[in-house]
Amino acid sequence: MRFDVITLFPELFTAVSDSGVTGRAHRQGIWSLNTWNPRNYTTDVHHTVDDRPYGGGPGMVMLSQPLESALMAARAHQQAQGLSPLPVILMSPVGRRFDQSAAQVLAARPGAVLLCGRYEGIDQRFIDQYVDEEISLGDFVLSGGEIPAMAVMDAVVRLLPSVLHTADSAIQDSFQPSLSGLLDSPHYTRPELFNGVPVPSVLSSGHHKNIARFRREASLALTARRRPDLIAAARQNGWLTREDEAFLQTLAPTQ
Ligand code: 9WO
Repeated sequence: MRFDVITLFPELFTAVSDSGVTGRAHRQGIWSLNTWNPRNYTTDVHHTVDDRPYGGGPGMVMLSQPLESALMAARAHQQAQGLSPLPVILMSPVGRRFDQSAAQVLAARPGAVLLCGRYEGIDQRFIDQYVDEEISLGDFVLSGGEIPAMAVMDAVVRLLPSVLHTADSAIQDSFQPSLSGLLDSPHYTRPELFNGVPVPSVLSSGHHKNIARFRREASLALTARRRPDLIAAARQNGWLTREDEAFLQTLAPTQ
C-alpha cells in the first residue's frame, strides 16, 4: 500500500511512519509514505502557497498551481514505480463520513493521494479538477487536514495483511467486536487489586466459556447504554442470539 500526502507540514507524518504498529509495518515495507510539499513546487522567490480570497473575507486560500505541480510530481513517481494514478482524497469536514467500513475499502486498494488543506481552504477549481473523494472524520473544524490524514492512514494500515497479526490478535480479530458490530468489552491487567478494586473474578477463573459469556454481556450492556443504534443494527443484521436478547431484557431500561 502506498500513500502520497500533499502537505505543507510533511514533518508531522513521522507520527504514523515511525511509531508503534504503523511504524513497524512501514519499516517492514508493508506500506510506503511519500510527502509532497506544495512549497517546493512554487515558482516565485517568496515560495508563496496562498493568496487572498476573491470576494474578500478573512484568511487566505491555497493556490492551485503549487498543489497541481505537487500532484503531478506524485503521479510521476507513481508511474515510475509502475502504478496507475492513485485516487485523490481531500480531508474535509464537508466529505463523506469516515468509518470502519470505509477503512476496509481503502485497505483493499493499492493506495491513495491524501490532500491536506491549510488556511481557510483550497481554491475550489483545484478541488473540482483533481479531487476524487472527500473524507470527513466528523463535524468539527481543525486548522489543517494533516491530523485526519494520519488518522485515516492509521485505521487503514492496521487492517493490512500481516500488520497487527501477532500470535493471538489474528485469531481474536475474526470475532472481536468492532464498531461495525458491538462496542468492545472492558480490558483488565495486573495487579489483581487496583486502589482496592478487584478484577472481575470470572476473568481469572480459567473457565473459557464463562469468560466469553462475561465479555459478550459486557459488550451488550455497554453498547445498549452508549450506542443503542448499534444494538438496533446488530439485531437487524441477525447478529444477536436468543441468549443475547434474553440478556438485553435483564438490563434496566435506558432513560
Ligand atoms: C473547512 C470547512 C469548514 C466549513 C465548510 C467547509 C469547509 N472546508 C474546509 C476545508 O477544506 N478546510 C481545509 C482543511 C483548510 C482548513 C483546515 N482543513 C480542515 C480539514 N479542517 N478540518 C478538517 C477536517 C477534515 C476531516 N475531518 C474533520 C475535519
